[in-house]
Amino acid sequence: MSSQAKAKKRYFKTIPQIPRIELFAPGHGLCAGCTAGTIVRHLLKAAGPNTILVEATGCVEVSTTLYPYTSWRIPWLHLAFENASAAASGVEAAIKVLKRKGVLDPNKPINIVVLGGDGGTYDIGFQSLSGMLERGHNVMYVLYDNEAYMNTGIQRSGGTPKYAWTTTTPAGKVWPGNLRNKKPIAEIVAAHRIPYVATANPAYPLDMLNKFKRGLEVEGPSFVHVLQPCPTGWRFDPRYGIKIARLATETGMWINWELDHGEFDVTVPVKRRKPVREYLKMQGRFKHLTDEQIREIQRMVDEEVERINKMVGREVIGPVEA
Ligand SMILES: Cc1ncc(C[n+]2csc(CCOP(=O)(O)OP(=O)(O)O)c2C)c(N)n1
Ligand code: SF4
Ligand SMILES: [Mg+2]
Repeated sequence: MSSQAKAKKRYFKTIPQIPRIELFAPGHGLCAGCTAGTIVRHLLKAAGPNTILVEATGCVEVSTTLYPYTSWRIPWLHLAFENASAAASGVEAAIKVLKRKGVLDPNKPINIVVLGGDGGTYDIGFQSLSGMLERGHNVMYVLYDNEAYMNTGIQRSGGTPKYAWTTTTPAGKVWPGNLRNKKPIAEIVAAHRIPYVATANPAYPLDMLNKFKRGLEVEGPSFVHVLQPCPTGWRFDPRYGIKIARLATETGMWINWELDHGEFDVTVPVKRRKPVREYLKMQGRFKHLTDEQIREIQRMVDEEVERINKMVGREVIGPVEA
């Protein structure tokens, strides 16, 4: 294990240790039960007030910045999809210069975070994200993944899972929903050999907070990919957001891992998996699935679990419970 990975700390071990500071103000316009609010609130708890957030457009942006109001109690920049990471690179470079010239205290740590949805990250903003990673900017990118372009009416993105209904991948006699598999974005990011990449889930807030904190602590770019159940686009009752998020991990559909300076680990082991059917059946976007399609998804998850267990070198995700 590298010395940097060894130095890794678990900052938050218990719920009372979660910072009480609230930098994401109430009164935003996210849909009832939207788990994006949970993610952003915890992100700002981990980051604290000395943070500049650069936002690609999407649900979080339009719901939190209805002029003349704002939900952000920190400096916040609106950007287009294409240039959020480019702008964050510029912010980081400017802060470096201001510190060098003595305008800013060189010892004052300032976090720079990009927040983008799946459409803004897998698809439209990918080129500027890749450039930011390759240039090595000290910026944390947080992807909140609701698996479609939700803000503009539930269109498919590169993050939409196979067979999911969206308005551009309808399910009926001709189409079975989305035809393609979800793009492995976190692994594509990891291929840039940046110091820290992780996947997280709001149903495991301590794990998620620790990953935000670690991503901010490392020197250089970091990327945290967070699953974000969306009641409106996934078609479920708003009260079930966190239950569905937890089921994603309990079924193996979503694995919480981290790659810290080349050291790979699964941070939320699952002893016995629940069948994927339990996750799928709670969501209207999968209600058209046939038994054969559910079996196909189960096989895909089984293969992925086997691959992850091999990477870790032990069984961190167990078999499906009988
Ligand atoms: C280049 C460009 N194309 C389209 C739009 C319109 N648009 C605004 S938000 C949005 C959806 C964003 O989807 P995603 O990034 O997944 O975020 P979500 O809305 O799901 O939170 C789109 C297509 C835009 N602002 N810029
Ligand atoms: S459409 Fe989905 S992601 Fe967007 S605000 Fe509503 S619940 Fe949240
Ligand atoms: Mg989205």
